[in-house]
Amino acid sequence: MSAGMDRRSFLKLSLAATATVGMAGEVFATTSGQSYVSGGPAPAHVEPEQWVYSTCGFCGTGCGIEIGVKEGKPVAVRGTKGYPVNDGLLCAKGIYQWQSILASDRGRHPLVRKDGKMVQATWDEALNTMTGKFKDLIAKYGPDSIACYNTGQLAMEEFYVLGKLMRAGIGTANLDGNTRMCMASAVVGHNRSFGTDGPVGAYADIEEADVIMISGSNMAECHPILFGRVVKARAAKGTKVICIDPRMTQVSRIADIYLPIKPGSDVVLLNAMAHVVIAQGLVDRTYVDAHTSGYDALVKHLEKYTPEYAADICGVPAATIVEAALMYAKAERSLSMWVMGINQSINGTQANNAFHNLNLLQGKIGKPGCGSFSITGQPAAMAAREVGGSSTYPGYRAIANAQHREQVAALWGVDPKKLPDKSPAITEILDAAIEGKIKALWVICTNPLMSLPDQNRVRKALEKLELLVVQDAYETADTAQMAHIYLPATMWAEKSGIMVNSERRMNLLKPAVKPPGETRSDFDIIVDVARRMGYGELFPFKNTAEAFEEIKKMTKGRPNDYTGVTYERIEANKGLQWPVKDAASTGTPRLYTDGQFNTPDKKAVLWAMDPVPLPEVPSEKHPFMLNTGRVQEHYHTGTKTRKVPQLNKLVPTAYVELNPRDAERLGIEYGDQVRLTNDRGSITVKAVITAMIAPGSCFVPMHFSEGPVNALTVWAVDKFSKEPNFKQQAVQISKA
Ligand SMILES: Nc1nc2c(c(=O)[nH]1)N[C@H]1C(S)=C(S)[C@@H](COP(=O)(O)OP(=O)(O)OC[C@H]3O[C@@H](n4cnc5c(=O)[nH]c(N)nc54)[C@H](O)[C@@H]3O)O[C@H]1N2
Ligand SMILES: Nc1nc2c(c(=O)[nH]1)N[C@H]1C(S)=C(S)[C@@H](COP(=O)(O)OP(=O)(O)OC[C@H]3O[C@@H](n4cnc5c(=O)[nH]c(N)nc54)[C@H](O)[C@@H]3O)O[C@H]1N2
Ligand code: SF4
Ligand SMILES: [Mo]
Repeated sequence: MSAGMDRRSFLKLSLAATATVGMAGEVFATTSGQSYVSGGPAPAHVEPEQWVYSTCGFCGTGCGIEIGVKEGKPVAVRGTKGYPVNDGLLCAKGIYQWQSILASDRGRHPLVRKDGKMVQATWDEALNTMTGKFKDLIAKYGPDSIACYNTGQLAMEEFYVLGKLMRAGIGTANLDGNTRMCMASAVVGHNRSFGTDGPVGAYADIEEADVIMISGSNMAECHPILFGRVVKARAAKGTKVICIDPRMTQVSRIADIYLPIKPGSDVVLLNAMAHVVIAQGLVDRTYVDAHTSGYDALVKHLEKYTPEYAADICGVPAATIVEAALMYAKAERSLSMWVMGINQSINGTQANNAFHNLNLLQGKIGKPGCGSFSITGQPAAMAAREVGGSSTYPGYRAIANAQHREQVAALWGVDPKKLPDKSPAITEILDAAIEGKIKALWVICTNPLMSLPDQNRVRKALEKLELLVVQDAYETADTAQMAHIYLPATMWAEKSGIMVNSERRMNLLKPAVKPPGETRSDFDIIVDVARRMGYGELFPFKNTAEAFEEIKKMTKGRPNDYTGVTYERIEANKGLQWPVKDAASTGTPRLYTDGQFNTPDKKAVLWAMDPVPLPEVPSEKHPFMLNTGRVQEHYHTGTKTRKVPQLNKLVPTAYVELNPRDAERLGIEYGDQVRLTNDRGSITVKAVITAMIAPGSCFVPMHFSEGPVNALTVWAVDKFSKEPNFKQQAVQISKA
């Protein structure tokens, strides 16, 4: 990043330049200055021999893509024309993603640590070493000595076989996913308000809404195609936008009302908005009486949440809170959308419930242009939730529900007593590893050394393990470098399976290109491990399509019923939104359209809630509030996007955003190296000075191992969802 140049102007220029040099795709600049690129012929002067139908491997938007292939290699990606999510458009990450497949550090062979060094091994040697150790540990310490930590980026069928292996095979409770870092608060929020998990609405609600309230979501950078739809709706029909975020973003720039609230004060703000709705007589009593429970208690509880009371806590004027509440409530169709600024909080679950409260009070659930829309992060995080990839059993069955476990055991043909009734979070799993209770950890498609809070604590836990197996696409991934056994996995364009996006749309992955070396798909590796462990009879599948047939049986009659889904029907319909109850169904855009929820009395629950205090606030010693998150050009721990030259050139290294006032006071100039410190760790990164961040706050993206922000983040979780509080911690800042 060149000093003095705004990254966004730089991004715009560079994308335009790349587009004219590299591809014939159009570049659109939206009113916000946000750029995104349409699909076009291949860059790199190579014409593909064919285009293969697929799904973007990055974010929960779930864009339809086509992979351009020549001689078995990817040479381009373009957006699928007519695909309901993105209609041919892609963001910068999407368009360049084929290059991450070709990176030179793709693992090609299994590696096993010998005398401290990783050496090439055969699959037999690597998997026999792994399963031999698993069997020894089970014999000595029981199945709970084995843990697995996975992801939201596998295919549905892979999550399914993994869950079945860990629970019905090995019988360990210790299975969790990085979805705990991400969607756990949304999942528990859905469960508490509606009875089961599952986002309610459809992206088409963006075009249908009169008002869209975007909270704790940097949609312009993290779900750019959805943001493009918001921007277009706004231009076409004057859709109003409310933005709730302590940090200015491209979303706040287009907002009609921007609420730069104090970090972590969302529950108070949303309670106050609900207070206004009640006080101004904007409640839909007919809907509330027929379809919800808890109304009287909520009304009483919200008495104290006046706009004036909230103004003090949230740091925004009472009049602005009233204005936002009325804009939202007086509109016929209003939609709430949110992501990690809400979920990754010690109050994350309650904040989710507060959105549901607000919408339920007005009967704005299951109607076009209305409702609660929790946007997902990863391309298949939904699939993990739906088929038992981590903290559920397949078909949205609950781990703690004995009846559900019996149903699953019957379908699998195993003893229900074998199925664990607990599902510890990864933070609990790692603390148990530090205590020596967990001896082996199998990490699949996630990079916890970089992405979990408190990196030093995580490193300590990983070092304590007798066996760390890392199954990753790249052998250089941070966590892979600590492994005893490394298993090379194929990537999304090299395998088949189903992904599910934020609007419950199931879409297909097809093996478009040849995987490198001896890599194997996660599906094949997991099933092979299962067979070597002696659970082969539970895994009679030759391929993912056969596993999907079993998954369908697990979901029949459940909220996420896939009975009418086949790979062919998914492609023919350009995705299918579950439930798809029979072969005639073309999917279900919205849930709860009849006001019947999945609770025992069929009513949604209104929750009366008070937030708990933040785990950490700035002090004299650590005077800055540290916020963490993402930039458009990079993905998570950077293992994929930092290998794409066009993206890495735009944002090449770790940085911290500082307000000009703070920078001046500390004698820091744009581009200086600065040190961020607290009691957990310290990082040195470049200073980017921008008024987008409030005085007293700072923001560091999570993508850079040379400035790993999780060295500083706090080990504190929401008590309902166990999701970490990634967005607020205290640090000291000085010139390095
Ligand atoms: N480019 C890119 N896109 C991605 C990803 C990526 O890594 N890179 N990852 C994908 C994944 S897995 C996810 S989960 C999503 C994440 O998507 P987002 O959640 O949109 O992204 P973040 O940058 O984590 O944080 C969102 C916003 O929350 C705000 N925030 C911080 N604290 C608070 C608070 O107390 N209250 C409120 N209301 N807001 C707050 C931050 O200032 C930030 O603007 O993105 C997905 N898309
Ligand atoms: N401070 C802070 N920390 C955060 C967040 C934050 O906002 N702030 N956000 C959290 C959130 S929402 C998320 S989702 C997590 C994400 O955190 P991670 O899951 O750790 O991030 P990724 O970089 O996506 O890790 C995926 C790994 O899988 C590998 N991989 C890619 N494709 C495949 C494949 O097909 N198979 C296999 N086996 N491996 C593959 C990649 O090389 C990479 O090493 O980070 C969390 N951590
Ligand atoms: S918005 Fe998300 S799904 Fe769409 S192209 Fe970009 S990264 Fe891929
Ligand atoms: Mo995420």
